Amino acid sequence: MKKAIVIYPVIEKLKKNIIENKLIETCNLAEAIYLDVIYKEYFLLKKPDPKGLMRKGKLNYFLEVFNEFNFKGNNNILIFAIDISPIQQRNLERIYKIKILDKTSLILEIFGERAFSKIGRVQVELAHLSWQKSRLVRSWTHLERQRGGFGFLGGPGESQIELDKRMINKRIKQLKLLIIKEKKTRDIQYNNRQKKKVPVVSLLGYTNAGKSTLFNSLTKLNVSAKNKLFETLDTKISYFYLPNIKRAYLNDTVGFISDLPTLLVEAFKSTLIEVAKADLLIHVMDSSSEEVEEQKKDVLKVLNQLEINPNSIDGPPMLEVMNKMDLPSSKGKIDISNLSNILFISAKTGEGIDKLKLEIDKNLKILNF
Ligand SMILES: Nc1nc2c(ncn2[C@@H]2O[C@H](COP(=O)(O)OP(=O)(O)OP(=O)(O)O)[C@@H](O)[C@H]2O)c(=O)[nH]1
Ligand SMILES: [Mg+2]
Repeated sequence: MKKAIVIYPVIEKLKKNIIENKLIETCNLAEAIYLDVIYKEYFLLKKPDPKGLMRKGKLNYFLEVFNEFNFKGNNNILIFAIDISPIQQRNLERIYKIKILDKTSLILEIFGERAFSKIGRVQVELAHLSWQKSRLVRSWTHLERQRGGFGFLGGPGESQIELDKRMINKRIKQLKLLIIKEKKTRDIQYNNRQKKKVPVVSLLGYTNAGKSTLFNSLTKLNVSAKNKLFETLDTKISYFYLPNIKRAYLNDTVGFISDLPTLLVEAFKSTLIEVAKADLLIHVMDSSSEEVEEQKKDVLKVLNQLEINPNSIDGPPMLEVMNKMDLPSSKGKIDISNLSNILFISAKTGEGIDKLKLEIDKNLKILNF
């Protein structure tokens, strides 16, 4: 098992518990690709250095920490809980002689590992290339000097970058075409479902909230549900049965996370929009999480980025569901008085599922199904 150390240089002004939770979340992301996190630390960084991120004192401090853990070489990965520039990354890799992942590249790694469907892989590759392209542009002068040797304008460095950019652009174009093609197929399937007058319900929510567990509970299928961030990447759709409406479709899809890199939102846009085009959305929340309110806001923020406004005139209706009510850490934390429209369930024990089905039924009925 590869080892990881997670460092979180805190640049924005944040409350201590939010900082601590962001650090833990990054550790969970690392564990999602089977890294063993042996040490984690956060510190306040007022002015990030454009070249080395941290100043000399901090650089040396971490060098000592790494030595203490004998943390170097190929079996170890240093992870930053924020995004860093290509120049900072290169310099830090040089100083510490270790491979570095920042937040976006960590999430890209996870997505690369989890995408199995054709469209999933296409979307991940698109995200990856868009990311690489942005790194090429931003590190222009640096790369130019490195590859061109002497930094002459128009030298081999520049043409190498041009070549890389051209190749990346060409592939990005191909991938976008593939996505459009796939979208057409899915649109046809969607229209067929519409014609049959079978309503579509989509699950969405923060990663690890229990969407897939609820999907399994409602459809009696068995998709993978694990205590891991981003376990689901490919959308699954299946029938489930309701008391009055009888048949409906249910969608399970990729979860959201705070600071989801924009390029990932972009690459997964067609999937996410398709899911959100459902007749009814169900926002699944983890009531046992300390961060449930923050996570809720993050989910709404991503929906907003996708220009989806649930429960508005031009947006789909959305039910809010507090999951994991069976856990002891759950109920006490929630001020039930504010949450009169929220349903409380446990996808694991089945508590509240019948009531949820009735509520789905009722909402679809209002929509004339
Ligand atoms: N105790 C308890 N655990 C639950 C409940 N629902 C889900 N879980 C657990 O929470 C973890 C995450 O569940 P998933 O269903 O994979 O969550 P998800 O929202 O699909 O997560 P991603 O696919 O990663 O976005 C798993 O370990 C589930 O067993 C619940 O009602 N109670
Ligand atoms: Mg899932």
